Amino acid sequence: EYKFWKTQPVAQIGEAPPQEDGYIEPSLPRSQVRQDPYPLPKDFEWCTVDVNDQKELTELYELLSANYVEDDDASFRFKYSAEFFEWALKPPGYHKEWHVGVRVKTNKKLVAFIAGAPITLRVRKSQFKSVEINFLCIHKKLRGKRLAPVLIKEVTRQCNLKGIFQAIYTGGTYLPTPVSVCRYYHRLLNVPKLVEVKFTWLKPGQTVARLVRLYKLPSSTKLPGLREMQEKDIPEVKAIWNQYMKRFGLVPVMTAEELRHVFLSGLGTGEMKHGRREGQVIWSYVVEDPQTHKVTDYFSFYNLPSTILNSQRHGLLDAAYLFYYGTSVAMQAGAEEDGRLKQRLNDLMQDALTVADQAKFDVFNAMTTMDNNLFLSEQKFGQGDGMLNFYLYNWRTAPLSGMEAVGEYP
Ligand code: YNC
Ligand code: MG
Repeated sequence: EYKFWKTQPVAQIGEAPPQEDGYIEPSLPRSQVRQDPYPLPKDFEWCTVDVNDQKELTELYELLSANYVEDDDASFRFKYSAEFFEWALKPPGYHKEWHVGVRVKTNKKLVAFIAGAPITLRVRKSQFKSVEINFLCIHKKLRGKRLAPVLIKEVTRQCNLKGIFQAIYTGGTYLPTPVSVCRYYHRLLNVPKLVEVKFTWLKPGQTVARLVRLYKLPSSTKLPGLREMQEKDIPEVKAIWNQYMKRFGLVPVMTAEELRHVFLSGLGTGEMKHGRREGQVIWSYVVEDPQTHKVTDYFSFYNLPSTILNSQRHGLLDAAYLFYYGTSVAMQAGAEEDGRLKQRLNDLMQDALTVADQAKFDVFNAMTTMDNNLFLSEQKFGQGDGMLNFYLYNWRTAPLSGMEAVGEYP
């Protein structure tokens, strides 16, 4: 059981919650970090995948398109785009050494990958520099050969070489031991297509026409002053972010520069096609009060399609994922108790759904993180079967409830 994970500085199964938060193993000076790469089986070699090189970005995109995460019954597989990698792998201060690949020695084919991106975390009262690990992928033909632990140890070594000894990662797989567990929820938008590709099923007596009516959204947003986020909004967005995130126990801490990257890079080329800009990864909106011109709220969602593996007519499930949001209403005295916060979040989310619907997304996904439980049922999200586990590497803290976690790490 967990031959690899039981050797790692993570909370082990059945371990009692710690009395105090803190690291499991102390950080090492650079000179004491292992200097040479971990050995690979003889036919393979390490590489760094250069995401600034279009050819290597395409190799990465092809590896993940064919071999990355699928749902339980292999009906859908995440299909990240080249633009998505640009956005997710190159935040301010990224390290190219953290984009770790494995190639076949003879023909140089890329067959495995794991990535790290710098992130500052606050876990309850502690704040520390850390790395977000994502995109662990091994070619289907090389599964079950204990390659994953080698990739994980190598990316850990690369992080240690840069002075980073803590990590956050998420996944559907259960490992020792989640700090938080969240469930996926789905809000249907393009009902006929979702029924056709068996993303959802009609209940007895239900018809597509009736379901379409049930999920119908207005043709325009309702909050006065709602508009796309711009550069000039970043300081106000940051002020709301700083306040709003205090509500949660596991959150990224971001500089203005990092927020600018998250919300305002990956906006696409500007050419409109089928209701959206080509290559657009992120949709970021603010509410600017029409009287005071102050920014009062923001929300964002990102585009992550999945390949549909079992339909003749449709190749792609076009999904939007709720990302970060915040509202200054949360700072008003009594707003939580008297329902004003709940009302505001519902208004914001209805507009987020309307924007996604106008941009022709098929489905809008969200998790049971942040304040999402205040609007999921009102906004007609249905419970999915997917779970997302949140993990911390080399950091002890008692388990957090889903709502204390700020998730949606793409
Ligand atoms: C997983 N998802 O338990 P034990 S999420 C971590 N994350 O070890 P082998 C995983 N570990 O049980 P395979 C894992 N899945 O003996 C499996 N493991 O202790 C563990 N799928 O290795 C597993 N991407 O090579 C076991 O397994 C050991 O050939 C077995 O490869 C696994 O990105 C995998 O779901 C997932 O491509 C690569 O199935 C493969 O099966 C695959 O024999 C489809 O490995 C894609 C997929 C995972 C997406 C993600 C987050 C990854 C986090 C990794 C941990 C990071 C720790 C922090 C490091 C930095 C620290 C600093 C500083
Ligand atoms: Mg393997």
